[in-house]
Amino acid sequence: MKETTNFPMWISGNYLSKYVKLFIFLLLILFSKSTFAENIQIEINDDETYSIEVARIDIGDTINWLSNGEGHNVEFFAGPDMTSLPKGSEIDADHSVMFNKSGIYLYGCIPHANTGMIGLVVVGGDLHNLEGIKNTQLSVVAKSVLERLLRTAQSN
Ligand SMILES: [Cu+2]
Repeated sequence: MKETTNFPMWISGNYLSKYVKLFIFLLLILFSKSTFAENIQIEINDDETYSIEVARIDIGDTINWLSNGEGHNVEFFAGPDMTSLPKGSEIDADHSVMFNKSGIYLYGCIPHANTGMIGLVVVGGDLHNLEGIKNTQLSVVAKSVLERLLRTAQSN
């Protein structure tokens, strides 16, 4: 009978390094932001604001808007694909949208968009449709809020 080693196979160098590599690989998967889709919560507040004015997310992430007040909703005004904007919500309803196309999305509250209740979602760090967003028809007040949000979106 052939005597090889006193140690069990798994503890020998080659096997151990394989397990270490596998372990590191699994850790990378666990901590990689892009591997698992995230859920981001945005509260719709009674002071006519969305709790996150400029949400930066990855493709495949979902935003959950939570109705936290009365008389508000979420309606999409512009996005990277103007022929298929995400669905809007009913007044006072919670709302969820999964974003599968990169670019900037502009949304707002139908009753209060004119007074500046708007928000941006930037998917995949992609600002290619910036001009389209800028050209969205809005009230003067909303336009100035949008300019501020776009400055935030463009910073770092
Ligand atoms: Cu509102």
